[in-house]
Amino acid sequence: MEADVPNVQVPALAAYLAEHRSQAHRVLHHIIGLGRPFLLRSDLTDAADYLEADEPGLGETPLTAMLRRCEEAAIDASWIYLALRRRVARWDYLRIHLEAMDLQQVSVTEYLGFKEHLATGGNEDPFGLEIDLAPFYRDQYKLQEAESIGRGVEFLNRRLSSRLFEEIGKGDQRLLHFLRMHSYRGQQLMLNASIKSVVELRNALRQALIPLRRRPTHAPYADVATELRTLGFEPGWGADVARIRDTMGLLLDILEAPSPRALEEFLGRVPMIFSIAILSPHGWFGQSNVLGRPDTGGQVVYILDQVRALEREMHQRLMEQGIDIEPRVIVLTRLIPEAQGTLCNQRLEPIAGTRNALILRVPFRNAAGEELQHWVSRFHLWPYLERYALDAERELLAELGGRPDLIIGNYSDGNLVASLMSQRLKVSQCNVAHALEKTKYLYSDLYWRDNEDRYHFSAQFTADIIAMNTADFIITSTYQEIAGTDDSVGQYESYARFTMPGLYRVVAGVDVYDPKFNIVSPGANEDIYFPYTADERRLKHLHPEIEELIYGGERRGDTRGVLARRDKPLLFTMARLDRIKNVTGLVDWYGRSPALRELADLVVVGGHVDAARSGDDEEREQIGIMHDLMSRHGLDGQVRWLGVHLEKQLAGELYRCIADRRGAFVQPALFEAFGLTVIEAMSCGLPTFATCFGGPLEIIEDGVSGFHIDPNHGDVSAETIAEFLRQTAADPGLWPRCSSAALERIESRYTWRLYAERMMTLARVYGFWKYVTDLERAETRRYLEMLYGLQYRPLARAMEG
Ligand code: UDP
Ligand code: LCN
Repeated sequence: MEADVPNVQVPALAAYLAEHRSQAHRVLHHIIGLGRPFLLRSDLTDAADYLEADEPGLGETPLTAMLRRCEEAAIDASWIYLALRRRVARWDYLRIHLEAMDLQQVSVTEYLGFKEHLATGGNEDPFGLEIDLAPFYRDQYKLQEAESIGRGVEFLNRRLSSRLFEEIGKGDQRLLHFLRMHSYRGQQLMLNASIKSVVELRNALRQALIPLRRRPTHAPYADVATELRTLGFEPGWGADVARIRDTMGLLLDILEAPSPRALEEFLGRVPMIFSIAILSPHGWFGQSNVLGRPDTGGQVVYILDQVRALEREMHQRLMEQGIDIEPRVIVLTRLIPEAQGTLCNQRLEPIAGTRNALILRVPFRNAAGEELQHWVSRFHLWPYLERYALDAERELLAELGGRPDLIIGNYSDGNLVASLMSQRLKVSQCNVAHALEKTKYLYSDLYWRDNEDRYHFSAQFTADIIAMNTADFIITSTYQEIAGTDDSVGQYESYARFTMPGLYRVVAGVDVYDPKFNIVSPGANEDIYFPYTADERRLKHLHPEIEELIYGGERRGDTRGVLARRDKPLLFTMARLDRIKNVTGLVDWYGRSPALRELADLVVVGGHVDAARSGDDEEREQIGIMHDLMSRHGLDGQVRWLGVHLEKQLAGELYRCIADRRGAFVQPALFEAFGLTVIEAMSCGLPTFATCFGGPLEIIEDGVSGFHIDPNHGDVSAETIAEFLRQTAADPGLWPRCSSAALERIESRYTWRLYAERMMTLARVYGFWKYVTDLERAETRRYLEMLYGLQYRPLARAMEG
């Protein structure tokens, strides 16, 4: 796939190896001496640093410089194979013969084959399945520049509009057909059949504009409806004369000389989206008492806020276009009969803060058709999804009285169900990943068998590949979620090539240069996460409860530690107690740092203090570690650990109360796909220290709107926080400056209003291009169907036993 990209490094490196054999030997033998068949980027960088310390200059030879850019090395007695990531999403595979110092470029197939050879101890399968979507890629639909990744819709508009309109000039009817296909419940919208060609359309627009210009701008659509209909125009152009004129003017401009911007604006007005189905099958999905339960975190918060924002935006756009229809949004999730005091056993639940959006719950059924009573972890639900897709589809159609206009999937399971449903219903599919598992677990692909019973990554990664490729467009919260950074691989990028020995090898799974990727970042609910300075809005009635949470005694087995020093600022963290969230890491750094312990106390909201209350293996493990650390470092007077799940209002006010005390929020995750708590804290004006791995790297500008911390270097991170606290004590202006910068950052980038506007435009534009071009191809769909039928299905079925 990358063969067209010339690799400039190879000849220079080959020359170096030939000329400096003994030096190269020393470098490579040091690496072999580490004694491991697979080395990661951090191992290679450490090795280069070690060599540099040993002999200055050795760390920066062409060989070591190249090793620093390798994501992985695979080594046997004769060869070292290297995966070189030259820059964002551009990879080369090389091998060096350890005696001959001979350097060769190898194909991705050979590279992955070598890994399989090592991982299976020589038992690799020479005829194993190789998944390759590259033959379906088409260059004209690919971005060229890494900087453009995540702005797919802009690219499509630029690339396709001039071509389409050239063809229209030659009599092409596609635009006309597109404008004629809109209707709602039997009511024709936009154009009726009396306009038969683009020439007629142009004439009709000109004709319509003459009387429209004479009318008062605020005259309602009803005043001109009859006149417009006789010319061929149906409702949908605008609610009043001004808007109708504007929309018609836009279309005339486009027909004259299309600009991508005008096209986007025009399509943004076409009434195409009346109802949306959002899929989030797995977790406890509800509006209260669910956060903090296993598998139920930011995704639920995200979707509920998304629903409110989308409904508002849909409503506004329809009103502006003069269409008096109530938009519908339905979140499809699982009905869990044993609901443990939540509403997850209720079929329908109206979503608060919306006009008529609903949660619609449909149970999982087993092969015998019986409803599953209990929650099923996201790692074990694969056998139920196909039946769920059919049941959910039936209930959705009944509830809406027809098909939705857009299906949005969430996470691996929701995206797979979205794929099945949108293929069947012929509706546009949008995916949101949130946080996929592949990059969270080391060697989740290569050594998949070791964890198969616990995680079932075989089914999950197969589902991911299928869903990524069936989606019409994919929304990500950050750039690096797609393509990583100079130094780290993106979540999606990691699906481009990988191997699961004994299952299959992927040589082209997804292409991050595909224009289906768009960055649309979420926000934090502004009614809940508002600045601590907004005195009149503060929830003062919650202050006694917050006081008790922070400074109260140990209660009912759900807290540990009592804070004694009321004069100290507070550091605050709140997360599910998953290993990846690294809350235990933070407690450990804090415990080890006398400076930090002297400067501030730490408040932790997460998990349960009593392990017996937890129903999740990983969480119980983390609870054990928390207790160990509290005891080992003697933290009971300085760390307040609350094993409670805070309702949003309380959480919002808590962030602000921490800000009142000139504290800070800390998000120490080993990796965080986005990090809603980070934007929540910042929206409250709380200075934030957050992991440099994942979303926060992009959300925060280090040293300006917050700080990055490296979870792998806890001592340095502890010192970064300590230094900030020292400086704020010395310079009273520093804390407010940091707080304001955080607020500005959020305002400019992370709001649900911006999100909804963008999302609604994307849905229309992708719908348009799908209709008028050959973006969707039958051969890709057929290949994916085979993958589903022959690979995914047997894996899922085998799990059911
Ligand atoms: N949350 C909450 N109360 C709690 C714990 C968490 O309201 O007791 C919310 C938190 O405010 C955030 C979400 O749960 O909105 C967690 O999202 P995030 O993106 O930080 O992490 P995730 O859990 O999705 O990995
Ligand atoms: C899941 C996660 O782990 C977080 O990083 C995100 O913020 C959340 O979903 C919402 O997308």
